[in-house]
Amino acid sequence: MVERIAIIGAGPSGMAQLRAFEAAREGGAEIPEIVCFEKQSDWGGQWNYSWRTGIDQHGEPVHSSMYRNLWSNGPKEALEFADYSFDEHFGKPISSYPPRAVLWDYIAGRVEASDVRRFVRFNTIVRWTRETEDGFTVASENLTSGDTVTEQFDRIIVASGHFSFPNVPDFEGLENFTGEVMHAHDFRGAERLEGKRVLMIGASYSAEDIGMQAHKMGAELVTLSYRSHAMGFDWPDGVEELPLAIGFDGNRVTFRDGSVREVDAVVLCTGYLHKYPFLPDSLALSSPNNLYPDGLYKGTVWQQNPHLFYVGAQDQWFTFNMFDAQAWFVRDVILGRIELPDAEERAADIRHWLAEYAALPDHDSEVVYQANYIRDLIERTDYPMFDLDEVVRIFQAWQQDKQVDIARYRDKTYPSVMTGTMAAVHHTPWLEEMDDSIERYLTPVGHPASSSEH
Ligand code: FAD
Ligand code: NA7
Repeated sequence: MVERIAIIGAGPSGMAQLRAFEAAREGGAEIPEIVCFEKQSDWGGQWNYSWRTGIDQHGEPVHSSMYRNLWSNGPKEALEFADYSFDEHFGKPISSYPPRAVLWDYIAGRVEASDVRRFVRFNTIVRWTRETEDGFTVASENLTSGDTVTEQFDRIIVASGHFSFPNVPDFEGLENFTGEVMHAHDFRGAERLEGKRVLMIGASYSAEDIGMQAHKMGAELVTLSYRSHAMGFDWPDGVEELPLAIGFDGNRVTFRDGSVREVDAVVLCTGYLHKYPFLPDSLALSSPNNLYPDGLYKGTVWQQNPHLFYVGAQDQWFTFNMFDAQAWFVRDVILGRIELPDAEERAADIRHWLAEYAALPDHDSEVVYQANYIRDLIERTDYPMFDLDEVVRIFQAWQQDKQVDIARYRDKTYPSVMTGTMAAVHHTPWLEEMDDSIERYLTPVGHPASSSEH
């Protein structure tokens, strides 16, 4: 009997899983029956931008946290697929930090080429899952027709992402704040912050990038507020970093060091929750956002029931190529090419990775740790090995570039680890580029499409 596999989510992780199975099929393997559930009308997950916030047209929580103006926050050379290069997709060198639409085009390009769309049930949400003696029962709803289906699967791969359900802490007096308050999940564009005094709470990617977007779009003052550690970049004039905001009153904010600011808007850049409302607690991952969520052998196999897998559940230095490494590994476990050790051996392996993670001293070592994790996976499959040490060097150079100039690091270029091609210098520096469209990005300067006014 052919096994039935459910993939939940067709974001970059689910797409990697589809690609992994397709690659095996192209290589002559018999693959299981696959159903990929995707609640949105298209694939791409976070990269599938929506103007909507809060609740979508079907009454479901809006998935994507991406904003219109997002440009890659790390060099594309660090996330390139080993089996589908940027050169192959675009046919010419592009810059190292492309805007959202360009990366969406790239990830979609690989799977469009292999016709795996046929496996995806779009506009279909997984509602609940139950463990049975020989697998799982999965209930899903077609959000367009309202039809619900309950069916049986042998294995489940959870690829539903973990940057969708915002972590929304309370702050004293916020109920009295007279300006606008939102979480980064609902932020869609910084244009409306022009001339405003804006407070970002948080000290990670979202605070840094939304803060710099606000600065780029002409915010009068951007104040970043950290709980544990300042990001400590050499912020441009008009951007400052203070300890945690501890009290709000009207439009006045008091900070832990006694500073006071009047602000017009607050963006809570306080991260996201792992949340899997379609899984019972016996199957749902519960973890802070970290590089090795506990309970997953090789970061993918659910220790308590190894017929359940997660792809993309870790915090991410590496992204697309890490999802590939995981997807190829999961595929090979399912195809029987990789034999899982017994529960005790798996637990020991999890403990080993957790102990190494706990001992990491800094960001640089986190990158090396994730590179080693990816290497460990790729060595067990036929996914093309790539120069992970070189990617680590690129990440280190990226960190250094950010230290030098947080407003201009996106103008730097790196060579591809996959093809050796040097990235092109984008025709317009990021700080001056007000058009984030793929058309503008790919059109040489001087051509009509690149001279639109904003
Ligand atoms: P997601 O992209 O979140 O996709 C999950 C999919 O699952 C979605 O399509 C969703 O609709 C679907 N789904 C969820 N629940 C269900 C359900 N019950 N039933 C059916 N379908 C369901 N990474 C980078 O490499 N570079 C960046 O510059 C970058 N910027 C980012 C900016 C923001 C604001 C955020 C939030 C993330 C960013 N990331 C970036 C990281 C991002 O998480 C990954 O690039 C990638 O999108 C993760 O892929 P995923 O498939 O694991 O999850
Ligand atoms: P992260 O990277 O998980 O960071 C969350 C930040 O929020 C981090 O600085 C936390 O501070 C801070 N935080 C969390 N809770 C609080 C409270 N209660 N008070 C103050 N600060 C708090 O999330 P991001 O959104 O930045 O990034 C997630 C993804 O989106 C990433 O992949 C990006 O590419 C885009 P801490 O350091 O723990 O004190």
